[in-house]
Amino acid sequence: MPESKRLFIAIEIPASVQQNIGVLSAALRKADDYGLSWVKASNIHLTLKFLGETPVSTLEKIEVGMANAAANSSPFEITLSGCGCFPSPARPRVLWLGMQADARLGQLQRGVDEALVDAGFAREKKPFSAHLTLARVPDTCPTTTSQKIYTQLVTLDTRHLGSFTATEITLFQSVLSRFGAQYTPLYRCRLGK
Ligand code: 3AM
Repeated sequence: MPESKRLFIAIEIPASVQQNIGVLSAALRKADDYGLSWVKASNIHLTLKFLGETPVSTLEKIEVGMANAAANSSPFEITLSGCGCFPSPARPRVLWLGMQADARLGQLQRGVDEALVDAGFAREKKPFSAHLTLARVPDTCPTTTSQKIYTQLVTLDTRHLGSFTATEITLFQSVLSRFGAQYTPLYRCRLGK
């Protein structure tokens, strides 16, 4: 079998902003008497495209696609604000923080998606919904419990979490284990020509 890696492309979040998110996340965790799967602050990132298990022979094409998409963009500001859950407040499965950014964020995500078609990746079918995952709800968790934690999340003030300039996109390898996910940057590409 050819060697493969589990990959995704993301915008990294500065450590200072991750720390702010960590403080909010820790406050929310106190309301979690079930044990949701909380994302470690240092693992929080903005996913642009999940590639999944990918043969290492495809890495070069992915890097070319990323370079093309990044060259067609330019650095832009992202301000964290708001929160939400997928798929709906009636059945929260993923709790997340939102953000504000100009049209370049959506353009960059579409550019990455399009640039990877040549590398053999299908275009995303669902519209992009920019978010930072805070926690995932295990299948076994009662809906009333996840609703309760989501209700706590919406009461928190998310306006102080911070802003940063997105200057690059990163190809990450994700290794899953019972100790949690470990993300390793494999390739970074600066936005702009
Ligand atoms: O940062 P978020 O949570 O948006 O949810 C996973 C995470 O994105 C997502 O890829 C990112 C890094 O793990 N992910 C994991 N498995 C996935 C799948 N099968 C997936 N996205 C789509 N399909």
